[in-house]
Amino acid sequence: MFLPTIPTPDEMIDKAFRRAKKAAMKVRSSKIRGQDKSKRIEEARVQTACQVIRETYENILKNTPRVDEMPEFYQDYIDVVVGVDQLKKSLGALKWASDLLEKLQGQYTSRIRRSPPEKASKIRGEAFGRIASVINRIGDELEFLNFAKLQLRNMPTVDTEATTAVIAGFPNVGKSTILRRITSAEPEVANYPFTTKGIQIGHLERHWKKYQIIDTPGLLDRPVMDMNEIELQAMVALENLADLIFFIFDPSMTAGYALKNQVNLYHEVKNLFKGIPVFPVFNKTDLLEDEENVKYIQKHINMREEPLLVAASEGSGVSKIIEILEEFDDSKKDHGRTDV
Ligand SMILES: Nc1nc2c(ncn2[C@@H]2O[C@H](COP(=O)(O)OP(=O)(O)OP(=O)(O)O)[C@@H](O)[C@H]2O)c(=O)[nH]1
Ligand SMILES: [Mg+2]
Repeated sequence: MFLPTIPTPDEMIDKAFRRAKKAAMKVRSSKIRGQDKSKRIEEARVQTACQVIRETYENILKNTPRVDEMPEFYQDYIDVVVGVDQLKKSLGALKWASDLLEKLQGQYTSRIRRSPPEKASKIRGEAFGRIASVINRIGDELEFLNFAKLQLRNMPTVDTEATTAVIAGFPNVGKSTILRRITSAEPEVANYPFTTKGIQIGHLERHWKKYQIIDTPGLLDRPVMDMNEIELQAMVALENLADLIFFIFDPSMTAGYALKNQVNLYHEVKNLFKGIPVFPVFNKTDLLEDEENVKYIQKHINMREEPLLVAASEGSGVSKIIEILEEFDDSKKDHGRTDV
């Protein structure tokens, strides 16, 4: 998500007062004559300073996408990454400052107009003090908005219409390798856990139908309360976008997770995302000497169908994943489900 640049309080005050000075110089060098000239100069300074800040803040507000109007996935994503309430509160502070500056602008310019010329500069000084203090009052909110801007810079762009499969499983089991095999995405693959930091999205087109595959950071089987931000992003993707889930098992256990733990996580995912079909995929089968481990898992997840055996790094079995995706899409259509 793109958020506009947010100036710090010092930058904002600097800019406003600099522009005010320029405006004053313009009046000074103008043809205006007489006693009122000094008043006109100070009035221009107050007017310009307030105007510059208000325009900056109004522009930020105008150019910030409205969270309420976004698809649920984005709302949840923003909530997990920065917090929607905090974001709204900080944007509210900009509005507050802008409205207050409008008032101050009116009050102080009319005071200057009504004052004797020799008092004008003092009133302007007072106005500048008030302006600076308004900006400083929202310093925390400005800082937060900058933080949010950085955090949301890489927010993924998702297709909320396409049939979407999410790839889930423990770290290092080969999720990104699978994504790379079935789509044009180039996710990072490495032989250590937690390589994938945020969600990664790949696209696939088959028979003129569009599919979206989302690779998630490795999910660990621990309570949602204890999850870190990256794990929560994976949850948000699963919850909002997944039409189906491919759960990747590593029966070779080279990823470092015992079969029992993998089975537990599978059950956990199934329970958390009730209603979303979960397809088990057995990866790294090139490293297996026999099918013992696959059988163990099958038994403990009550699986009667033929296991989907894959060796993603070699590409074998991967086409079956795509078949499931296509079959799923057809069955979805048969059931008239168009509401996802
Ligand atoms: N032998 C073998 N190695 C594989 C296979 N699939 C993936 N790997 C290797 O396993 C390691 C982890 O693969 P990734 O695709 O990065 O795993 P991941 O699940 O995305 O890992 P995180 O992003 O850390 O959660 C890499 O070294 C891969 O080359 C496979 O089918 N067979
Ligand atoms: Mg990965």
